[in-house]
Amino acid sequence: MSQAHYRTCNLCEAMCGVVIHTEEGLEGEGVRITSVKGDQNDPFSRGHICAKAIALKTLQEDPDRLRYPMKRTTDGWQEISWQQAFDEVEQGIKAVQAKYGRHAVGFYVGNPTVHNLGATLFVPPLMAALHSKNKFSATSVDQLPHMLAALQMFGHQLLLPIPDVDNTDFMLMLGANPAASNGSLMTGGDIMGRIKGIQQRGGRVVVLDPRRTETAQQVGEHIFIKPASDVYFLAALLHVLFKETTLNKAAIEQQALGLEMLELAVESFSPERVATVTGIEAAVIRQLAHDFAKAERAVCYGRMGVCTQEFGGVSAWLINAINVVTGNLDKVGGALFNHPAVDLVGLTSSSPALRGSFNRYQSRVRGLPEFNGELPVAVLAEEILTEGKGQIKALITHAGNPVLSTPNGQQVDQALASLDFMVAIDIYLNETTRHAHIILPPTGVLEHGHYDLVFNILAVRNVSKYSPPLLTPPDNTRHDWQILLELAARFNANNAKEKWLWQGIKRIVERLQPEGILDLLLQLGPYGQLPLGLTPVAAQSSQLLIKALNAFPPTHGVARQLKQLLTATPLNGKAQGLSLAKLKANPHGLDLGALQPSLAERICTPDRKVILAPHLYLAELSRAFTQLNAHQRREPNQFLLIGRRHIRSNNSWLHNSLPLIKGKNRCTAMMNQADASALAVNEGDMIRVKSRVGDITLPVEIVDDMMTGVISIPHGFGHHRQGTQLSIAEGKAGVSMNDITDEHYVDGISGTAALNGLAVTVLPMTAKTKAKKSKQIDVLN
Ligand SMILES: Nc1nc2c(c(=O)[nH]1)N[C@H]1C(S)=C(S)[C@@H](COP(=O)(O)OP(=O)(O)OC[C@H]3O[C@@H](n4cnc5c(=O)[nH]c(N)nc54)[C@H](O)[C@@H]3O)O[C@H]1N2
Ligand SMILES: Nc1nc2c(c(=O)[nH]1)N[C@H]1C(S)=C(S)[C@@H](COP(=O)(O)OP(=O)(O)OC[C@H]3O[C@@H](n4cnc5c(=O)[nH]c(N)nc54)[C@H](O)[C@@H]3O)O[C@H]1N2
Ligand code: SF4
Ligand SMILES: [Mo]
Repeated sequence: MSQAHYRTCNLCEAMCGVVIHTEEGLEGEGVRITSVKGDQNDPFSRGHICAKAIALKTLQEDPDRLRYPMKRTTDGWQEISWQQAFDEVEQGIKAVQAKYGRHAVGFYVGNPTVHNLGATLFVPPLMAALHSKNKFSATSVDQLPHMLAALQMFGHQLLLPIPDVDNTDFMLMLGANPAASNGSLMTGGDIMGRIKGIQQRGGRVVVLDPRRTETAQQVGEHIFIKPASDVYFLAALLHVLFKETTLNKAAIEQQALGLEMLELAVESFSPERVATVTGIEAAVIRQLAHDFAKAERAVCYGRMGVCTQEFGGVSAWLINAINVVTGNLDKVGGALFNHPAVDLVGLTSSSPALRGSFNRYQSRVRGLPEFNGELPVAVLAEEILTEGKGQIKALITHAGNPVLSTPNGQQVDQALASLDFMVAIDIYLNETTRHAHIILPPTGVLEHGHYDLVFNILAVRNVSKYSPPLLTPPDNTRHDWQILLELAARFNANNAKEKWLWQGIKRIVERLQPEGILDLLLQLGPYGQLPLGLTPVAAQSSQLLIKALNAFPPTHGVARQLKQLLTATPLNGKAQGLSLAKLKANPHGLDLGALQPSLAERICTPDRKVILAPHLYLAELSRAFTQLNAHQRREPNQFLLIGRRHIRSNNSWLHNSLPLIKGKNRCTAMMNQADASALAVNEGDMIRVKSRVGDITLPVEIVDDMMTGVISIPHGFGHHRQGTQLSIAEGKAGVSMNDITDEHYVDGISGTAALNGLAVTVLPMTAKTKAKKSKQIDVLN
């Protein structure tokens, strides 16, 4: 008999509601998934899903997915018991710590971590247990500049302004392609439907992108902008806003400090001055500024393409500044802060340490700054390869594939191969995890419960939904959270007393499970049980956690802060008795209302005002000014490289799903006809794309949609490496864009990888170069 299960798809940020039908299989076969469809009754996504949702089934059924611990031996990979795996991991890591010190153990956390309830909760304790400066995550190849801007301007790294797409009249979008990505730092079911709604209401959408993307093709107006020049465009827009429009200065100064300083900072950036560098006529910039200022409700929104570039840090700041000076920050139809059911901002806002940190220390080799206890992943390889005190000798990865996802992937590949010891907590044997000595694979997503702790902070409406486990995991498997907790307990225990203590803590947490903690967080949140008081179960969970925390000395900062959270007064909001039980009784999820202005209560800066002109940005903007004329194209084979996402991919890890990868090769280099003609290459011809760090060879795809001098290549391919177990992906290997991105090309403020706007040289593969290249490959083999 067919059974329907309702849940949230966790593959991207959009949080679509899905209905998964299962049937009892034949004897011994277990339960079969028969379909994955959009859930019409999910109040957030209203039936919308994308092609990737099928991966919820294919991932579950993928014979290549690992289920039991694996050890790399001279005879290949061997399955071992969990006991042996945990013992060997503990010994391996502790041996490196004993020999080389704490910082010799690195930790890299990948993107799927935050799409997983248990991992979101239990990666931080494992990170803390390692006491190493060498912590990295996908944040520094992604949204770090936006988080830094939030910390600098609003006082909390998670106070991220979300475009109020459902109510705006004018959306100015830079460096985002929601038609492929389904929206980022803008979580919304059917995000393209919502964006099209702006136009249907008579509003405007303007997309600035070096490629006329699927988004730009479907909605609004498109303007080409030269890669990595957004800083100039944004500064010029502000320049016009200050000089030529009437700003409501009194209102701005009610909300923000530093208006005059901001005005001074953009003084030199006239539209005429930036026209060449951006490729946008001065009149167009000027008109956009006037139109934006005139719009009743407008929002400037920028994402990946804008923040992962050389001036990504300043650009993230300028985007917020534009929203502030036009009166659109914290306004319906502008950029708003949301108020999620698990309010991680509210829960942590009283603790400076939990609000975020920047540049408290620097990386050993290159001196790049720390952010939130992490270093930019652009330094990972050099920290492994450069000898000396503090060199990384062992690495743990959780749900990450830095070989394909971080700059100069070849160097990362080499670096991982040189480690004394490596552990990967991952579901696949892939380009990164093949270097591990031990792989600890967790259960699949349908085998555990799910709640989006992170993406609800980024959602365009306040919603709340819990997905219960749908399938029973096979015997003798472990969830991510169990693996992480086990390791945290072991790494925290360095003597008999600590061991005893951590065994106790582990038992308590095992009793609570992620669901128990979630229940507590929901009840403590703005829609929670309070002031009715916690339910008896949650009250008991709270007591248990306090008991566990009491075991720490009073000087232990994190324990003290957590205890504070548990005894915190209820957060303001509409008490609605929200609890896990209530979510279970509403399997399609609950709508908790539209975003509302709330900055006055939520802002965490000392004066409770927005800081409009933080010092670190002013200096960086001056540096940008000095480089106004730097990027002049001199030869037809010089290009600026940008990235590209496809609706049927997800970073590096969904290429092993046949329904998603089949069809035309997507790993191509897009350029326009004029550029192709100048190079004398035709559709499908192979070209070599070269940067300082390496080169890749791939076919050309000639499209009308590229700006002249720009080449676009997707990331996440390059599945040809020896020793992986990705039978389908290997058949569509492609090449890795990150084999040519440059680890030294980073955002000048934060060290975030500048994955977009890199200068590359393109060489057509003539018969002669092809022969030379294949000879080189022979030599390598
Ligand atoms: N299908 C799919 N969905 C995904 C993902 C995926 O891999 N596949 N990944 C998920 C993740 S982890 C994230 S972070 C989000 C990202 O979501 P988005 O930020 O929407 O990411 P992209 O689709 O990469 O869009 C970036 C755009 O920036 C443009 N661009 C490049 N350089 C520049 C520049 O210098 N200036 C300007 N103005 N534009 C530039 C590119 O052409 C591209 O259109 O997507 C998420 N969703
Ligand atoms: N050139 C270029 N590079 C980019 C980008 C770009 O636009 N251009 N985008 C960047 C962005 S936005 C991001 S977020 C990063 C992503 O960078 P990463 O997170 O390092 O890479 P992913 O490809 O997402 O790899 C995810 C890994 O998690 C594993 N995994 C999947 N689900 C689970 C799970 O439930 N548990 C565990 N333990 N493991 C799991 C997968 O097998 C895979 O190994 O890539 C970045 N790299
Ligand atoms: S857009 Fe696609 S991948 Fe993203 S949550 Fe929805 S169904 Fe899943
Ligand atoms: Mo990302």
